[in-house]
Amino acid sequence: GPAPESDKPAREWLAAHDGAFGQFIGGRWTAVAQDALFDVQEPATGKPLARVTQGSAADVDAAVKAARAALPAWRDLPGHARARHLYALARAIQKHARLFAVVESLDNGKPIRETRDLDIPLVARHFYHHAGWAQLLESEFPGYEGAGVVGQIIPWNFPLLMLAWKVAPALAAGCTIVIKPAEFTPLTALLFAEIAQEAGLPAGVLNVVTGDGSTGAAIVDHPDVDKIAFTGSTEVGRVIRRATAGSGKKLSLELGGKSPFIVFEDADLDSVVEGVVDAIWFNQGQVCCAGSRLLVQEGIHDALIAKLKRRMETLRLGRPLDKAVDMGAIVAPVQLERIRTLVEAGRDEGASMWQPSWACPTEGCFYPPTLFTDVAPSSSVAQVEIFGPVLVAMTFRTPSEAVAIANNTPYGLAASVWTENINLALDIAPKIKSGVVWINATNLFDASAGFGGYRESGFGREGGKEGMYEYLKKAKTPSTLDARRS
Ligand code: TXE
Repeated sequence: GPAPESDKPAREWLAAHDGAFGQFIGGRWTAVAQDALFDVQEPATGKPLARVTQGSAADVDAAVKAARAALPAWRDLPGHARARHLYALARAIQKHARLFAVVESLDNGKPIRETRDLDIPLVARHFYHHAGWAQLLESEFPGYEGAGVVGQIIPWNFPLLMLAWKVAPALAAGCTIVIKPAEFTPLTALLFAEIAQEAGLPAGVLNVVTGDGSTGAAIVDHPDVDKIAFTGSTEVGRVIRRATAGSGKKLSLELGGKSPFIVFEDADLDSVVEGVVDAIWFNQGQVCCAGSRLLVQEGIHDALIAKLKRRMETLRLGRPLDKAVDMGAIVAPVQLERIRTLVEAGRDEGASMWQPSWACPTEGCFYPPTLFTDVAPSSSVAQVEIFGPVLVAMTFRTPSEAVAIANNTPYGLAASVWTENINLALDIAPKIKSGVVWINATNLFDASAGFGGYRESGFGREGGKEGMYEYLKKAKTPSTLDARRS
């Protein structure tokens, strides 16, 4: 096969920082406090990659102050001037695409093919798209202005892409930002801060504070933050909702899912199989909208499962920088353990588990693609978000039964429907309670389409015009606006 992607530029970037990072606040790195550092590991090897700072409440306060200080000038720039900054960021992402892709693959464990061909191009696309909204702000959102200083807390499954989903609309709307990447995967956010600075983003507009959940909680609780945007677990989403209740802070939550992948008997099974691969084995299944529940119409169940097992035998799993792999590593040992525990529970409940015959590496955080059949819709594997490469298959007889099973979880993030009968697809789609329903497709994302959930999958939308409202508020009165602008 081809030589693996070189990690040299990434290692050089880390070495330039002596492998240890302070916080990025007010356009500068804070001094590295040796006693506040924690290790960031490479999931594929378990080896330390770098050390970053556990953010304190004082770090968060300094970042919020920097964001507050930068707010008036940034908010009052004409939209077209903010657009120039967003275009510059998009170009900077493209210029450093390879470096971003490698750092992301090392830090998260996902295959370089994905970071190179999906994550990083989607990030650039997101900034280009939102440059447009910056220009259109005055004409498309009359009477609105930026929400102010925003606190953004993001997960580890798409570290840079989730940063882009949050940072691009906030910048377009005229907000200034304190963002906290997940503790497992802080590196591309730090690289982004540095590159944004080089690309001319004014100091204090974007501040990055690293740390764990307690650092996130300090952002949520900070009285001078006007809006919180969170993507992560439903449990933490609930905590944040309680913490912000009555505070006057705007809030958007993008939480978990257990999305149905519904296959009718007239579907094209070859496309279905490739769709399933994309739905549940893309990013090792660590995708909030992963098609983790396969609902198959009875008559084609055995044929589809047989085809799927053959395809699973051909999936290639290995080191993320190997350009030929389909699946990389699970992000961290704690997540691997979580997957193992949930799979064990599924076996205990009587479902049949199947894995391909090839050997999964025992060093590093790897877990093989896994298929459960004979699954009861009420069992834990059918209900709990596993957030790993584990697919559970169930059968249905009629379209209405498919809808009932599809809606039988507390979540409502995404769904996909596979059939050659467009009338059937269009009849089913609106009956499924989820933010997005894909037809004969899955995991399609575009910066122009609002993404988000219902029920325990959260609220608020990211992307497109809908997503802009999350970062806007009604301007007070025309007269105060005029006074400020003059
Ligand atoms: O998530 P957390 P974890 C789900 C998925 C996964 C499970 C656990 O099922 O197995 O959650 O993952 C920050 N106040 N998803 O534990 O803790 C934290 O530091 C403020 C689905 O990693 O929710 C990180 O930056 N912030 C999800 C971010 O929240 C807090 C993606 C997410 O971590 C905090 C990730 C607190 N009290 C996990 N506690 C998706 N929707 O895609 C933690 N954080």
